[in-house]
Amino acid sequence: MKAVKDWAIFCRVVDNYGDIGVCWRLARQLSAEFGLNVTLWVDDLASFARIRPEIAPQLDTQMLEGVQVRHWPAELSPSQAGSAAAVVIEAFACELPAAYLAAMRARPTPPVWLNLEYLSAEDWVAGCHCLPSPQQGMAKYFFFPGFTAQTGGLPSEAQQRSAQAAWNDTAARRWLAPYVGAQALPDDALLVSLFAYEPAALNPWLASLITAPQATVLLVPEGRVSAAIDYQGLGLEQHPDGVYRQGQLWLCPLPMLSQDDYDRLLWSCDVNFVRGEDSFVRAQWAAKPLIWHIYPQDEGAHLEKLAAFLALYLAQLPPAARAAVQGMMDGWNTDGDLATAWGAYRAQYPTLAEHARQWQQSLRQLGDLATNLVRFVESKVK
Ligand code: TRH
Repeated sequence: MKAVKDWAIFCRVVDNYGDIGVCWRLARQLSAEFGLNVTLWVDDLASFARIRPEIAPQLDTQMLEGVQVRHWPAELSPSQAGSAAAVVIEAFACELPAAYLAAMRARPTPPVWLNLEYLSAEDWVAGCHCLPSPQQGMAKYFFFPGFTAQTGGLPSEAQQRSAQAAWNDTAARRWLAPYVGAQALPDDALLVSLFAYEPAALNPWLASLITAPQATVLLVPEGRVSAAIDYQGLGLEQHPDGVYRQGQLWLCPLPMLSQDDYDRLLWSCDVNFVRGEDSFVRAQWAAKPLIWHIYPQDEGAHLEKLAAFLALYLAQLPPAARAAVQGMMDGWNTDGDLATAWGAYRAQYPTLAEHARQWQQSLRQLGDLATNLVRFVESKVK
């Protein structure tokens, strides 16, 4: 990398954990794999601490894995802003603070300024990726993650790739043991992780798992979806080992995990229910079948995004498997009948598992987002 060693990333936590989840992974990868001096500015350190318990929410400045983490206060003063970095990433159009913009303008050469966009599989993304927009007398470039070679690709760190490659059934069983209770798991059990908002179809689907022909072991980290489960209505009672067992359903509560442990959960399960952006990407790298609860947007805009993703994701599947995935994704996102859809999905499981492996391999061909980003920045530095 030429003379652009100092990078700054600004992250505003809109809600939940995806904004900081994506920014943190990018910051630590830029530091670990490219030797960059990265400062990550975060407005909500308490949310950060939920996925990285080492973070002390009360500190203005701290180091984590080689990244300088700074609290981004509501009013950033010029002295807090200091001098601007050579590369400035504004995550998800979070709008940089005025004092930092002034510091950027005061540099002898303007920084390379990028807006890291949200992930979408829609066609228009390719046409907008890397486009500049003149702002504040500087150029701001729009950098889009995505699923095709005309986009920035998806985030993937060497550290996670090698940890995942070393993961196997024995490691998974050992890792899951504290959560699945004292009884041996049924032989036909499908291990399913559950991370979602509050899908309307949730409780009827759980009811159908209780009476299903095969067992489901559902691993549920604490959060919005665990709070939406109607334990009483479903007749779910907790056993002394912590597991709720009823009919064919084993429901295993997990604490909220660190982000690295959450990755391990995804690698260990047969199917992952994920949401938002970061867990959705990680489930694809986990190379396991996934059900995506897309972040709901006004006027159903998210359903177009879901359709765009499914058009790509399902393109290579035979019709019955395609219909099974479509049925689950539609039902999960729009309150459909999941009892029937889940039966069809389970029947297609071997095909879906193979497809998830192939999909992961095809994504690998795109390179990873951080590498593509660094190359783009290099091309902009005279
Ligand atoms: O939390 P999300 O819904 O995040 C977001 C935000 O809502 C954001 O504003 C929105 O724009 C975006 O979605 C689309 O879902 P996501 O993106 O999957 O982020 C969750 C993060 O939390 C991810 O990094 C994994 C992590 N996580 C843990 O660290 N531990 C856990 O136990 C779980 C379940 C998740």
